Amino acid sequence: MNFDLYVITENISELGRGHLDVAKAAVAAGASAVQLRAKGNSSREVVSIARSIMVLKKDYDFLFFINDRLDVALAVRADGVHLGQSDISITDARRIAPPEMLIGVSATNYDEALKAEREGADYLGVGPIFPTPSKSDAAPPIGAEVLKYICSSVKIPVIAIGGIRGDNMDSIIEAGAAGVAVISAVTRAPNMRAAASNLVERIRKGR
Ligand code: TZP
Ligand code: MG
Repeated sequence: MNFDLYVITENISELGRGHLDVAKAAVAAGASAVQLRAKGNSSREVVSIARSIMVLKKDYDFLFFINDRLDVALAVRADGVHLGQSDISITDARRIAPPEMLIGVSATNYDEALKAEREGADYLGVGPIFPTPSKSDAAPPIGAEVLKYICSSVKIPVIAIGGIRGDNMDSIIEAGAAGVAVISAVTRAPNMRAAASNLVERIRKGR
């Protein structure tokens, strides 16, 4: 699994930007992964948006993950599902999912990270590293030092998340993160594709 920029979608109606627009900009910029994170939609809507993002695979090489919803990931044959601490457990997800389905897990601290690795997660989303404008119930930010400690303690890829932008990215790469996950740094940028390109370039240079 090769991660650099991992873009998580959101729908921003006031900017006229939907999940598919974010995904398109991300993959056109060379992001290695996209996660559909559609919290307020019906199941059918989420499946339909997910299918529209899957079509981008004809033209772009990226890993596609569905947030929370293993059922949607299975229905559209996404590459994986991303599970939070109160979603279905990794063990139960493995009972249902085909062996090749990737399972990513959110960890907000060291203990959660180690536990998720032990239970068989394929990668970790660790954070928030910095204060985030995009998740109202986020855990307290852990900072780059704790991130570094977690990166050195697990073998699976660690994707850092939370308040990451071009100007605070270096400490994340230095900490040993395999990738960087962002929402607002792309979705709220004046030009989403340019913003994503910039982040991809910075990550690659920082390595
Ligand atoms: N999980 C931890 S922080 C976060 C999620 C989904 C939000 C990240 O968004 P942003 O805008 O990149 O801080
Ligand atoms: Mg979740």
